[in-house]
Amino acid sequence: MSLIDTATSRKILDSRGNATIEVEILTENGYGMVAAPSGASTGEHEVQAFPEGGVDASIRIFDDEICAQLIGMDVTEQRVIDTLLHQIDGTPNFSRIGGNLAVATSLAVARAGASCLGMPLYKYVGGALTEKIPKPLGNLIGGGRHAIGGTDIQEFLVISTSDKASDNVFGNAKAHMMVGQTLKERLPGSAIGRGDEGAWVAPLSNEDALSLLADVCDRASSELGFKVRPALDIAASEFYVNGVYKYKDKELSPEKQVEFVAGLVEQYDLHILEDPLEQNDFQGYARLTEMVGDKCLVVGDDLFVTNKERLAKGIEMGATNSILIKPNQVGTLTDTIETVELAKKNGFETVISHRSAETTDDSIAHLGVAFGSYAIKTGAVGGERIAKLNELIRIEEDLEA
Ligand code: 2PG
Ligand code: MG
Repeated sequence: MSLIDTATSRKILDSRGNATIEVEILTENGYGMVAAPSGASTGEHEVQAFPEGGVDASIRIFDDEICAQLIGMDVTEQRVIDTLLHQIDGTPNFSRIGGNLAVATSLAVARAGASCLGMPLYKYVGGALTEKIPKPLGNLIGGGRHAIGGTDIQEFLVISTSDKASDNVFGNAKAHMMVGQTLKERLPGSAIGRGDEGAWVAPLSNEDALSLLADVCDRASSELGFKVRPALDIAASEFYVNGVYKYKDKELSPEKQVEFVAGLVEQYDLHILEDPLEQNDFQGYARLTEMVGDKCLVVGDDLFVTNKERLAKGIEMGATNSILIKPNQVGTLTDTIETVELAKKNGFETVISHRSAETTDDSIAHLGVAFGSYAIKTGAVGGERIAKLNELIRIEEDLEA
């Protein structure tokens, strides 16, 4: 037992230049600090990141209503504290206090709890037998909401599949470099930039980006000696308008979108396929998973928003075979763990994920290990992304010691 002495919240910068919230928890012998990330292509069923009035309103609520209640509580009583956050909020979607305030508080409490017991967060949450390190899934070419002028498809990613985490981290970074080099050669004189998550942004069609990605995966795999495989986050809800998928060069009906995406999995041997359809089409998902679920992980992000009721519906309908896990989509560690447990019990893989706007917080690296996630989606390069990737390397070292 270790009692909370001090609880502080503050407004800090995120990687997009917006304000976000950081919470710090101090106990008699422990300490935890966590900052919340923010999405741009947020799912319609996520909790609300901030109340009206933004970060400042969340901080006022923290000072006036949360801080005094936390002080004196046992920091290792995670479920009690997470329940209290829900009670203080009093809404179904954290719209009064803000999901980002909830997640920063909940995870800072977990970090302080781990620190009291002298253990890393991954072991505190995952237990003594934790051993698996998720494979990093890095965004190399991007568009959608994360980049002006990029592809319709939001993320063209790679996943390095060595058994060693450090090899995988460097594998993805190498593939990122190869994409940059190839773009310079193929598009001389064009402006080539990087989007919110550090992925390359260039004037490419979806098909051109995919074939470039596949080519880089082949070259990187043979140079590295392990497979680097392609993946997509289509973020299809972002361009689903009036019942059709509106690409720059075509419009597809929901049925045609299923066929189109199944064709991409086949043609490019995609290993992971995230959000291929709009966020409420559970039936379309079930059809697609029936077609390609034995070849790749079909991952629901906006579809499930880490919410256990939505996941339960997806399981019942056979909508996907995997789920993306973003703690700030549900607001507390307890809620996140309940969803992860439901996924695992039903044979679903989990992929822990960053948001497009991040800080240098590395909690998701620990949570991905604690949950035994198959992959961790957290970019390939960039300060706020390497904060997590380098932490994976440290965790691997700790596990091998
Ligand atoms: C996603 C994420 C992270 P955002 O769609 O998976 O890549 O984007 O944080 O903007 O929702
Ligand atoms: Mg997504």
